Amino acid sequence: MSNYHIKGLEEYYNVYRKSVNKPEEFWAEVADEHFVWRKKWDNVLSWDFEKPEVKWFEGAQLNITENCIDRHLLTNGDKNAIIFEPNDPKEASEHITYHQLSERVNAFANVLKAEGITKGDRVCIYLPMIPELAISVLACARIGAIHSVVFAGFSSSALAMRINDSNCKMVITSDGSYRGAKTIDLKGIVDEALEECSCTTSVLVAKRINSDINMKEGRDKWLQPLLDHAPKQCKAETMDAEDPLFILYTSGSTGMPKGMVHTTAGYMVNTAFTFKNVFQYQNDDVYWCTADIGWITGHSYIVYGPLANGATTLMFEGVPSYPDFGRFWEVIEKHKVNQFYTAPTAIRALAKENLDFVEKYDLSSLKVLGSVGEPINEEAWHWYNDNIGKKKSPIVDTWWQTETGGIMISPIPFATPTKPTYATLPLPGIQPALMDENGKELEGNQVDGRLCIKFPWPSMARTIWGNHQRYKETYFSAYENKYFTGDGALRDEVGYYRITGRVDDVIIVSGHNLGTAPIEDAVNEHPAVAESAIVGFPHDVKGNALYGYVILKETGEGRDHDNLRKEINQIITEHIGPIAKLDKIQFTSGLPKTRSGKIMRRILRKIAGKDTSNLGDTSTLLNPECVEEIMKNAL
Ligand code: 7RM
Repeated sequence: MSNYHIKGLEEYYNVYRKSVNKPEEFWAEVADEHFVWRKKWDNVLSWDFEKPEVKWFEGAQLNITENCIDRHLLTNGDKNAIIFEPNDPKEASEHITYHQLSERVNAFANVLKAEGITKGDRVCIYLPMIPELAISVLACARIGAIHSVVFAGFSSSALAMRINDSNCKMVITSDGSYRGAKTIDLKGIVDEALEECSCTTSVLVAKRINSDINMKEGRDKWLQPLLDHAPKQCKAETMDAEDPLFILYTSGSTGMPKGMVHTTAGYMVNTAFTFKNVFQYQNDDVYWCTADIGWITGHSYIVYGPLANGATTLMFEGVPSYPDFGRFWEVIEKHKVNQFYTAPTAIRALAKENLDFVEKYDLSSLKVLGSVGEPINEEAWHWYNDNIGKKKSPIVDTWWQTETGGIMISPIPFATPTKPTYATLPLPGIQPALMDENGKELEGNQVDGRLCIKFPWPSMARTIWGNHQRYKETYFSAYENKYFTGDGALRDEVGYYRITGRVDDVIIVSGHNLGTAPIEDAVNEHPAVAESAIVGFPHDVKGNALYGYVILKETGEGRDHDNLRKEINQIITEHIGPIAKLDKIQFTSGLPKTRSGKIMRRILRKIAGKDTSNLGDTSTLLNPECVEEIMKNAL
């Protein structure tokens, strides 16, 4: 693992240049480094963004679990692969070595086979963040079954939709889950979903909360007794480089979620490479990503990327607020976490709380801090940098998507100087382009572009399950011969990128394009503001005007609202200009969020536009109750 382990800025630029000038040679060198191949590739890359069709490492054969598990057994068998930290701090954590992981994955793979699952079958995994989740993912990959993990916070109808779309033969779930002080009846949700799914003939049930659940005769089986009797060795299926590894659903702007299809070799090579460089993982480090494996961040940076590097990856079952707001920091102290990867929404929530929750704990093990999921506002960046990183752990603001499979734009810690709110530079092999609305590529320093990628990278999704046409229309039709990300971005004078938010969040006010993120940044600078969301609403003169939803901190709650409105607009005027002033400011106790922590601006936009007849599907929201409050108090 010595090649392409980037340690300095100059080295980054050299490697980057090589990756652009000779992309195939570059990726072949990365793929040649330390992976186990059954057979090497005949051709590194073939691509056509018209069709679109992309193939990496064609002709190669491998199994990703041999790279994530078997490869480490000789040298690192007794090293911890997974540390499991349960929801309740009073319950003991669990340490799973590579050797133990191997036995558990192999036994699970044998159970899948005995249940009739074969290569190419789809298996839906609907589990909480317990070791069985990572193990079942790997067991599917072991036998070539395509896993489709559905986040275990989704409703039964959302689950049914996903099971049916990819015709999953099996569902793996648990009797229930813990979430803070609550328990959730997961098996009940599965039962309800399966009333609508005729494709699913078997359900495996892991025991987690020991609840008394209904087992359907002939369909449902307890997992543990099957595992207890299964052999602990299972030959890994030989997979072609482009065989599908998994499907993961991501919500589109309308209707049916998109089942993004990721394939085997390119995904493995890219997630392993980016994990190594972005987190600068060293041999005895403990790495913790707080995402759920139900999201792409968990697939790539809890399971596959870390394990492909022989790392120790921590899985946390709980929430940041239970039993109190110190839980994250307690876990970091307890397991001496070295790399910590979380989302801006979590940072903002914790920054609202008393600093005592942080200062009680020893965070000196930390070396690298990560952020992912949405633009990180300046205030949150500084809070994270000052209080968690103590100004000595670089923050990697990593931009990427479910569709990209791996991190695309990010600082490399200790090499790339960071800049608050900037994801900074493209990783090697990634060729971004900023485009204007007319399809022209913008060069150099730009304040307003649409982010595209103009050359394939190994971990890009290859299609949408069952709907290649939608894949083409969504990603390859807006700009000729380019992958369109749906995000807006700017580029500063040294080439750093800042993601300004979804382009659908761009609001044109009196002919000026305004990204919501920088305005929200400015609003959040106000000392009484905890969080904000800006949307546009129709305006006779300006075309659109701005509507701000603002959550106040405790310290702001008693204050005069009209005064606060003036002060907030004063800050916006200072940061962006009077053009970005908010016409309306509504104070609220919550903002509607998706389960992965993204603000659902679609709903806020409708309320601001007084168009609440059809708010669309709010069932997948984290906090649907706040929608009522916002509607009641709308201005
Ligand atoms: C990894 C993930 C993708 C969308 C993406 C962006 C936004 C993600 C950042 C970010 C600004 C970041 N996959 N996004 N990371 N925006 N800075 N560092 O989140 O498919 O769930 O979402 O998330 O809009 O297009 S995702």
